[in-house]
Amino acid sequence: MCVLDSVPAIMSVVTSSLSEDKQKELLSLLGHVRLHLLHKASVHGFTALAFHNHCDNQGPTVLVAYNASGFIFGAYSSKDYTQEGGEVCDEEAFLYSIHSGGSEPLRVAGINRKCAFIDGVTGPHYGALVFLHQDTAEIQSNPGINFTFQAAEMHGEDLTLTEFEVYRVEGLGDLLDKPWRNINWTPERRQQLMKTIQSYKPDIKTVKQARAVLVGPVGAGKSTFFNSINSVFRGNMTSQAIAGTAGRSVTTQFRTYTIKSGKGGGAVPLTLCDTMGLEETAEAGLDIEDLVHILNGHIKDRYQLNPLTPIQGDNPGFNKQATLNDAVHCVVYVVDTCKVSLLTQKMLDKLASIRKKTNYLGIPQILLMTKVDEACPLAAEDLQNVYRSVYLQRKARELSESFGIPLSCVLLVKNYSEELELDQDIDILLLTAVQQMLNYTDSFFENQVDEAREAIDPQELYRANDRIRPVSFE
Ligand SMILES: Nc1nc2c(ncn2[C@@H]2O[C@H](COP(=O)(O)OP(=O)(O)OP(=O)(O)O)[C@@H](O)[C@H]2O)c(=O)[nH]1
Ligand SMILES: [Mg+2]
Repeated sequence: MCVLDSVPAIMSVVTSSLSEDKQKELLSLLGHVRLHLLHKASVHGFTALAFHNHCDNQGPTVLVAYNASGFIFGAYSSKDYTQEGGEVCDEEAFLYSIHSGGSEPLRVAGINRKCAFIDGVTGPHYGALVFLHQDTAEIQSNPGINFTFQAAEMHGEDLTLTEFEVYRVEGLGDLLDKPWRNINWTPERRQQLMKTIQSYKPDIKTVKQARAVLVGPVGAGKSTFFNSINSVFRGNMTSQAIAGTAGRSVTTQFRTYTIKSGKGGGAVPLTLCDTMGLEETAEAGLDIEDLVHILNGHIKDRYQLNPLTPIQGDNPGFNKQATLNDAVHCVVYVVDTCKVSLLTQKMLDKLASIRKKTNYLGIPQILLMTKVDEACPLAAEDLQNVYRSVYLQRKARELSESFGIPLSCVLLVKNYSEELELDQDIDILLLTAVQQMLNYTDSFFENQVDEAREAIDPQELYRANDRIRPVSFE
């Protein structure tokens, strides 16, 4: 279970120093929440200024200080830091300590009617504990001022910090009484979805199957989504597409995958195209020009994508004879639900520019939110909670807004990531996503000009369409 997000820094991702065990202990004090790392002093600086730059106006936060004596301690407050200078009352605030000795975490509530902290320009000032004292990796400890504790129990009287982190604390909320989307979780529904998908026929005679492309940030679960769909139809776990985690995109080739139903069985009428992950910078990850060529069917299977040089017309990987069979009929954006609030403006801008080009080409789009199991413990416990989780609904709305895509086009899934056996609930969510892709593909076909719809020769058909498609393929 990942209830903790890392933060993108300038050059690399800044990660938490909390071990899994210590995370659990901290969460036992905070309840049903997710933590988002805002500030890490070893990277951003042990100064009040750096702290306020990252942590002001962030809502509930928890400070996590580490010392060389093995103490992890700090303060939780439900109120903002703003540097306004006043005393802040917060009945929910507390100081805490987790010692590596393995004893129960220490939780210290404030003394009645005393303020929780002073909201000044210094480091966080909880009276009894002042962090980043005088812009150094030190704390000042004055037990009894507004919190009472034994110094030895709180920090072992070791006032020098080896690390200091601040996390935004996001409540995960509970379950809605009624799901915001109705899913029928029965074996019959699973069978029905499989049958509908297997018997799908494109609305245009010359087009043999639907073609969808998976687009999204590095590590979002694009390749794993294909593997998962393939597994559902195969009836056992498959891992044809290489998936995993690395700083950069694991997928570097453009791949077009067919899905087989059963071992050696017939192909499901859907080609899923897997692409390199998107990165923020212009010179890294999938290039938008290459993506447009993919959308128009010009890039051949196994073409080695190069973020620095988009494909040229004379490249052997360039398909000059593209037909509507090679073009993409539905774009599927894939986003990791755990990372929704970490999507940077640069990434959102990149996605917006892709969306603009895709809209221009008249290609329908859906958005898959993956890793719902990692994002929400309630969904991990029981996947049928997926459309009842207040947290996941909030994330879906947040993404729909920042992406500018209607909520009706947002689907939640859990890919097969660690399982060895198929699971009916996972299958139903995955198949629902595929069914939606096929519905949207139909909309794409319906939008083709009549001449194109009736053309017999696919090349002729594509030419007819090209009149409404602004990108040339000569
Ligand atoms: N728990 C969980 N893990 C997932 C899920 N989907 C993907 N993963 C894991 O996330 C990691 C990245 O998945 P990939 O499928 O390689 O991601 P990708 O989008 O293809 O990444 P690039 O090719 O690098 O752009 C893998 O370790 C997967 O096992 C999911 O729904 N739940
Ligand atoms: Mg991949």
